[in-house]
Amino acid sequence: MEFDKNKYGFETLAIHAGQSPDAEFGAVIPPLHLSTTFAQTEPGKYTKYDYSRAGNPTRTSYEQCIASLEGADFGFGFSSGCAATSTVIQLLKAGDHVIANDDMYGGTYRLFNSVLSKFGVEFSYVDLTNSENLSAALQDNTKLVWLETPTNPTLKISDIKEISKIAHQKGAMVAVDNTFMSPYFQSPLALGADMVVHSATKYINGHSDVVGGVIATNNSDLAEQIDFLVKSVGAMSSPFDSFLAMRSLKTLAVRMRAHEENAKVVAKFLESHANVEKVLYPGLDSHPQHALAKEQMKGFGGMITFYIKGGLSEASTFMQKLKVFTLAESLGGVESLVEHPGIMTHASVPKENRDKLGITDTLIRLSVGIESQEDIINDLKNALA
Ligand code: P1T
Repeated sequence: MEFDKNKYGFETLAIHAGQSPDAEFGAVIPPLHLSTTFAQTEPGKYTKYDYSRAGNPTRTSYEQCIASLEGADFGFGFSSGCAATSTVIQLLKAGDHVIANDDMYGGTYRLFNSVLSKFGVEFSYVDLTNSENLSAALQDNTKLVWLETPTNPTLKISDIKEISKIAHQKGAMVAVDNTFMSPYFQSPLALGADMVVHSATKYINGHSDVVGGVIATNNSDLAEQIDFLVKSVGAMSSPFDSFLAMRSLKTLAVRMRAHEENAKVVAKFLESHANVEKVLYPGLDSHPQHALAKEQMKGFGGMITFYIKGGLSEASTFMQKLKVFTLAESLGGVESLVEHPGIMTHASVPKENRDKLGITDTLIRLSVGIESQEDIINDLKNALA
């Protein structure tokens, strides 16, 4: 039984899309197909799959499910968020130009600046919270706008609808990295983007035990090219990772609601604390793009960044004193994490850029988990004291 994405709600699709009971035994949970290869009845004649790099039944189930959650006709599972990002750039050729956020995940910056630029694709980094900056940066050879919103780590928000309109007028595509919001809180394709990308390592998988990535699109030409890249490059999601991520999607909605419920309370608590300089959370009235956040997102998510009073030593002491929060890179898992972007996730961004973006010694990033709210607040209270 197919579940039409236009006829069912998010929670229903997360549990059923791409996951009909299997035909042979009626297994309610689709089996995990680890097989790398599939029998052919005569050379070149097979049912649906020939080799698992090109396609695998478990991966297909996962891809159909994630596509439906993004309101997309086509979905692709990758071995990491960086593999998905890399594939988007592989749609381009030498001499093409990409405009990306100035603030974004440090690993994406490193991938663009130190790896993919070697193959002749040019990258410009601009502040896309102001769409006039996009108009000014567009060139005749601009083929793609890479938009991370909210950004990692300073949670800047860009207007997806406006950016898409401007980019499309110039014939450039728009890819949105939707990692921080997950498909539950933000639907970039509905706002005009051509592709949506995720690090599935974060909220999509949500349990910090899979590294994965996703691309979803409604454009059949792009889907055909991405499918070709998956088959040719081999950066696809493994069957087991696909199985785990699909299992996790079933609870994405409840997890996202719980993350946000806790994050809202944490943001308010931090904002009122004497040892906190400034809090960045899209759900706070004080956030510079709070109005846009309310308009384009269905919620504000579980990521909070803040500046602690003092210097690196105070920031470091705070992070080491936490107990419910684990000091570690990554985000979006059920457990709370804390990290220092300047030293950890954004160390590959040049210091000069970090300073300009406000990624300073006192900037701390929280991924608020879904533990008991009281324990989370008490943990922060103790560490800030
Ligand atoms: O780690 P990987 O699955 O390859 O995803 C890369 C990536 C892409 N986009 C965003 C917005 C991300 O945050 C990430 C990964 N980020 C971290 C590991 C981090 O701690 O910020």
